Amino acid sequence: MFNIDNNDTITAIATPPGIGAIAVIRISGQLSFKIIDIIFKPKLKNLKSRRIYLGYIYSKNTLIDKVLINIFKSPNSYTGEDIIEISCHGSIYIQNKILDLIITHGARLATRGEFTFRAFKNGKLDLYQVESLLELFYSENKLDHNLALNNLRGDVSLIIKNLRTKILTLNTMLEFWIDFSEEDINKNNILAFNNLLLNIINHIKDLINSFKLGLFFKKGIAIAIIGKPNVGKSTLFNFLLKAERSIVSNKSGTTINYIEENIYIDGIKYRLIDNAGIKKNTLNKLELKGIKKTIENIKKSEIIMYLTNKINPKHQHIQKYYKSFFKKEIIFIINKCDLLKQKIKLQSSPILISAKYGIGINYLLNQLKSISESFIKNNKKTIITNIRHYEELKKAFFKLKKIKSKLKIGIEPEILSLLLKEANYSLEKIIGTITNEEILFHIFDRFCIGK
Ligand SMILES: Nc1nc2c(ncn2[C@@H]2O[C@H](COP(=O)(O)OP(=O)(O)O)[C@@H](O)[C@H]2O)c(=O)[nH]1
Ligand SMILES: [Mg+2]
Repeated sequence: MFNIDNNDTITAIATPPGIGAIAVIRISGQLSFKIIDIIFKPKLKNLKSRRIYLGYIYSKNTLIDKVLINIFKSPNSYTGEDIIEISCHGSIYIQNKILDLIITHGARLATRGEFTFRAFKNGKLDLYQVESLLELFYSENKLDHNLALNNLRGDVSLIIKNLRTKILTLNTMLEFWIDFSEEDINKNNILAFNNLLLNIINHIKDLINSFKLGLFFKKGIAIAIIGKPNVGKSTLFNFLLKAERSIVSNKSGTTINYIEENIYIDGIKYRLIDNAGIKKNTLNKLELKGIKKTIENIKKSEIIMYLTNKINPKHQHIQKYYKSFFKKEIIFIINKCDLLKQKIKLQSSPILISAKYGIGINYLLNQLKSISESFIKNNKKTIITNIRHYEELKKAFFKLKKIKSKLKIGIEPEILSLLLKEANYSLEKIIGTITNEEILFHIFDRFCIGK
């Protein structure tokens, strides 16, 4: 881990290791311009920030490469310091040679996340944004990418900062009360205190509740494929996975245990779960176990694909039942349409498909897409995705609830003030106004070198 108080000039290769079309080498710190003045030709006068210059890197008189350099003057740079980014040709020799040169002239090799740490230290990003940046790097699908971008923009940081301002107002009220006896405190003041407290509690509660949603965006939207035995659940599962993962058989009850796989459709991640068939009157222990698991899977899924083979006039009933009982989105599918005697027209409700021959699948995928997009649209509100933030919010929540219950018994401003400070402390830990080295180390160590 880097020394938190270091102010020296750091450098690193910012592009992935190995040969590439181009590589980018970064320098940040007070010596950046001095170093470039030595190794870059032609000599640059009146360097302008956010400009690109074409030229050559030399080691003494030996030409190393033709490069582009990008200038960012402090404080308008990623780290808040003077930054130079050199785009060179991506040979490993060139990259290392330029890096060596920069180090020879006074810079030090940066450690993981050290550039971002400086951005944090110089107030360019708060800790919440730093962690969102990490989530952006690690995002694998449209939903969690969207979330990370929103958070990086500072949406949650702003909410937390607002909550802190409100907590400070409460604190000012308490300090005022400390100077008075309980009888002297006006009822209206208590009411105002209580209202503001409630407002904060509700806000934090919303954030806490959003965590579950955040998790499913990250882990993927779960889809349970259910239906009676032999309707073609595993065939559909395999078709969607484009792999023979689940055993297909015309013997009913083949899938006793469930199988779960991740798939990406239109950039959205799903967890597809193939379940045991739901039989009405079975006494077979293994089958009963499978059914129990299926019900658990229905509960933990966001979308249900209900498969049947009959054109069933009751399908709207079934749909309603699942929607109201399990409160899930349901896609009703009639499979094996290739076997239907009557002439069929592919349609979107109920969806007619043949999982075996890949007929009608587009209708299915379209419906899936429109449900998933409605999830994204409905969840424009702020969503917490990081467990550390979730834990701190919970701590703050319980402290504030405690204040609320204590307030009912009687006013002890000193105790309330202490609880308020603790709640505030948790919020500050989220955005990094208060941190300890261990947390910082843990967070910045997840970055690559050069970021
Ligand atoms: N003709 C036809 N047969 C299918 C179709 N889908 C599945 N099957 C067959 O139905 C049988 C049961 O399929 P399976 O996927 O194991 O059903 P599950 O018990 O619901 O998982 C197998 O013999 C499949 O080949 C389909 O679209 N058309
Ligand atoms: Mg099966």
